[in-house]
Amino acid sequence: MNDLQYWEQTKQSIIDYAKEIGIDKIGFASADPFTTLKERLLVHREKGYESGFEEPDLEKRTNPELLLDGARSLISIALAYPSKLKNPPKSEPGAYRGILCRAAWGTDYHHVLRDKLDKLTRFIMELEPGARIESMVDTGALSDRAVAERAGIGFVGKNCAIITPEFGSWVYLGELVTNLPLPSDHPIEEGCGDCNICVDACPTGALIQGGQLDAQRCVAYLTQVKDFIPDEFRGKIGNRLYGCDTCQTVCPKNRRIDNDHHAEFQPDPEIAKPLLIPLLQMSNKEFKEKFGQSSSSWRGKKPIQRNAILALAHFKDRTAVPHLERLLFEDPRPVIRGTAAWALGKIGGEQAQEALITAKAKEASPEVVEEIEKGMSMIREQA
Ligand code: B12
Repeated sequence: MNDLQYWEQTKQSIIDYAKEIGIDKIGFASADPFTTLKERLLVHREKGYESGFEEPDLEKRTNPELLLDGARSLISIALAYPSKLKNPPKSEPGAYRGILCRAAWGTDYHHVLRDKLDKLTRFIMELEPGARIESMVDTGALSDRAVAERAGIGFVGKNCAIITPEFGSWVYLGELVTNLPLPSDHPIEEGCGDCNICVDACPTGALIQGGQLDAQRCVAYLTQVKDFIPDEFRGKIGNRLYGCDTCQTVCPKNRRIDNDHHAEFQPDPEIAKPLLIPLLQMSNKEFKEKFGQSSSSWRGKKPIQRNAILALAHFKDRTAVPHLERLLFEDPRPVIRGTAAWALGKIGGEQAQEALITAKAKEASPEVVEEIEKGMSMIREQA
């Protein structure tokens, strides 16, 4: 057996094992630097399109050698997740609900993918005791999408997502960097063609031409910031509590796809689509119990509560007024008091107006006062 045959055989054993442990797709690529991506990332930075959640070192993001000495190959994996909620609970007057994006349904994908990558690593180490391997999912330096694209997992759509022929874009990605010279797969020769549906459907116009995103405008990003959401976007959040799926739900490549074969990713409908009002008074302990297993919990409970307030404003839910009033008077967090003031203004009515007047007289935080004034002016406009 020559070298190439040997590594082909090793690769096949890895593929077989990956299937055995429930990895939906696996692809192999060279660990050469991502030179085109580096140029794109620079432009991205210059234009202010970054979210701030990415690894800041562009060299590390685009050169696997800096993450593992002697890196030769990348092994990309994809796990498919569901896109449909079975028996979704109804959102109705007096019992309105928010929604978590699908990537936050079920068990936090970081744990599930890390576990699969650990198993894969142990398997490879048994085959090749001299191997060196680094594993990453989401929080690693590399662009998981760029690796997946190079390894033939899927193509990059105009919505930026890796779109696979089998599972649509509803896949989580992760990878291994190794010093083993495994034979590469080829990128998928497919694209979005003339289709522009996601770009047109984006609620905030965050998708700029094909494949590029201004993360500062992306609703998925905005739902995760800890501070006030800028005014121009507040009405666009709708009832989204964490993340946004619009550019994926409208994608024709995702039509009729529901990947419900991983039990870990099956959502609890009461978590995926929770009632809004109970979220407002949730203690830290309750938050941990309810959302601790979901990838939506990494920013803590404040952004989710703030978004729940915006969702109540979106529904103009009058039954929420006493709850918002209580937050405005009693909550120690300025973002929550201020957003509650804004929401009261949006919902309107006499009780909301009185609450704003009373709060203004005693509010010490200038930014909350500003929100109270915005609320009062919305009520004046409604009169
Ligand atoms: C920061 C980040 C975010 C930010 C910024 C997203 C973004 N598009 O840049 C925010 C918070 C907005 C976000 C949102 C989401 N994210 Co996110 N995110 C990341 C993270 C940590 C880094 C991404 C990054 O570096 N972005 C900068 C851009 C430039 O890099 P990139 O997207 O990787 O680049 C690819 C394409 O955009 C394209 N590209 C870039 N520039 C250009 C220019 C041209 C001209 C062209 C043609 C292409 C192109 O090329 C790259 C691939 O070769 C990755 C994990 C990781 N380590 O990679 C997850 C990741 C990308 N996110 C993921 C998910 C699931 C989401 C959401 C769907 C979650 C949700 N439902 O809310 C949304 C989708 C938003 C969107 N349309 O991209 C998955 C994507 C899986 C997939 N099938 O593609 C990842 C890979 C996490 C994971 N391990 O599974 N995310």
